[in-house]
Amino acid sequence: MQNGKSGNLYHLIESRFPADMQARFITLMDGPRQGIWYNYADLVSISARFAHAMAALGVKRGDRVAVQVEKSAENLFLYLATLRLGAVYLPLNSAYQKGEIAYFLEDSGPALFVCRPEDEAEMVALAARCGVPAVATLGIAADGSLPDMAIDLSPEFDTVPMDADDLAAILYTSGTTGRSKGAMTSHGNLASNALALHRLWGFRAGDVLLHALPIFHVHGLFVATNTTLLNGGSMLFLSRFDPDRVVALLGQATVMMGVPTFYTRLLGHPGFTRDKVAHMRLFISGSAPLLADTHREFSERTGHAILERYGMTEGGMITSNPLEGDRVPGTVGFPLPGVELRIAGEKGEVLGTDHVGSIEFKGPNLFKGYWRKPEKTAEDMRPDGFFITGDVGRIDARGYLHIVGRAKDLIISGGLNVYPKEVEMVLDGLDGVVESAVIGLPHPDFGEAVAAIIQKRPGRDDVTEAALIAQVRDLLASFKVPKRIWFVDELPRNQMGKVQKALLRPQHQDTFR
Ligand code: MLC
Ligand code: AMP
Repeated sequence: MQNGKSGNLYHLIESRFPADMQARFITLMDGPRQGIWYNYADLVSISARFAHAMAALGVKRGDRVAVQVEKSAENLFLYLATLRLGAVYLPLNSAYQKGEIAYFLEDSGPALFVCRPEDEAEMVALAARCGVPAVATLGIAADGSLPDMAIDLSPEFDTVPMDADDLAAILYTSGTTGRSKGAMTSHGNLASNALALHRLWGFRAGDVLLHALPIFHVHGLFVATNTTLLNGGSMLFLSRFDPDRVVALLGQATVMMGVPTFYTRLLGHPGFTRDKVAHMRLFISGSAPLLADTHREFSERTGHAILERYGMTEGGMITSNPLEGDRVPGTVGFPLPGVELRIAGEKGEVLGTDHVGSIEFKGPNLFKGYWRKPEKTAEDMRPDGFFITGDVGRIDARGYLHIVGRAKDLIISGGLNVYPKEVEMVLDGLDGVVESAVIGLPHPDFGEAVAAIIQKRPGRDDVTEAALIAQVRDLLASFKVPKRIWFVDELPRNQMGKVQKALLRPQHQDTFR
């Protein structure tokens, strides 16, 4: 994948810069700096300055740069600066709590941790305990020690040549054991995916992306940003998804990417009408299942068929409905060019049309394994190199992939993954709790919501739903905190002693509906 001067993704991005470097890259559409914009020349100079600043802080090729900051343009420049330096970008959800951050820092051993200015004192202490040699800050107003340091440094930087197989990023993804694993993603993984999506989704001159996703996950960071960059294009940047703002801005945009919650919230907005989307070319959905009903309702309201695609941290985008041709509701389309996809039985044997089985893939998008966990990588790989996604599906006679379930015990809430095991480990550690069972329940807004059923110690009347939720809030990111907790005398178990969640779900199925 050597489309530029080297396999460094930045070299590819650079090779696609617009002829006029004064062309806008990003315009901030909310917050205290609303209306501020940066052009491609700014992207080059600010990322160069940040790269120099990080080098001065001791970051070298191959080092990890862990980042927990709020969404901002500078955050994207930091991502690009890390690529330019040949270091490995490691974004962390801004909702993660201290205990979660400590695990990521210890596990990944970064050379630098970039945090929010308001967290500095706390994070400097935490980083020291975790053996991280340097901490810098970056705020939403282009403030913080990193930009302060960068301002006097050179706006030119010789991007470090990299091989396509060298690491560009590590994104942590939680697992069934409750412990997160760092998915190692190479420059070649990102480049191949971005090139394929740019072509497949028909990006063209004049496209403007409305960006309302977080930029610490594959969706908002790689899919949305890298395709825009390969287009030499422009984005309207929102710090978060706000339906009022999105409705107001659709008239200036041509493409939007979102999780299903974006689309159900838009449909619930009275101002979201057909005339508002007249300028739009494409709505894309992913990260969680889009209900066929939502697809149809959206189509009736707007005349647009949402293009649903399927991906994961370990593979970027894997399949997509077509730009031209039927975008079939309830399916995630065809494998991306170069991606091999199969439905397999328990031993990896390939199953035929319409047979339900394990979704497996390989291709240039397949990650390089889990950071320092070769045994975990091996567990998820077939001997012939196919990756076992943990999703269950079937391929129909026309070749469309249908996702019908998950083999992994995973809840996807508003496009964010929550592994019940991780929440159970936290709940089980709380005073007064004997054991917990965490389940996902249908939720009209988030698709699925986290809930817990708990057996508490006898006589512990002080252990209430509110008290437990308050404690979990300090230990886990807010999206993982159960939205409801119920108590039972005893959890239902099978003969092996395993909690039978399948019996618990039906009892609470309609809680949020
Ligand atoms: C926020 N909350 C959530 C939540 N997001 N709870 C459950 N699930 C979520 N996803 C909490 C808040 O902390 C708050 O709690 C309460 O719910 C209400 O918050 P809100 O104001 O409604 O949240 P909002 O800021 O509007 O965020 C909702 C959202 C956001 C859906 C817009 O979560 C979002 O942008 N999700 C996208 C995630 C994403 O990018 N996923 C891609 C992963 S990559 P309280 O109690 O404090 O009030 C991937 C691969 C692929 O999966 O294929 O793309
Ligand atoms: P993550 O680990 O955060 O990258 O999440 C990846 C998971 O999200 C996949 O394994 C799927 O379970 C799920 N996912 C992504 N896109 C879709 C989709 N379009 N439909 C259903 N599930 C999806």
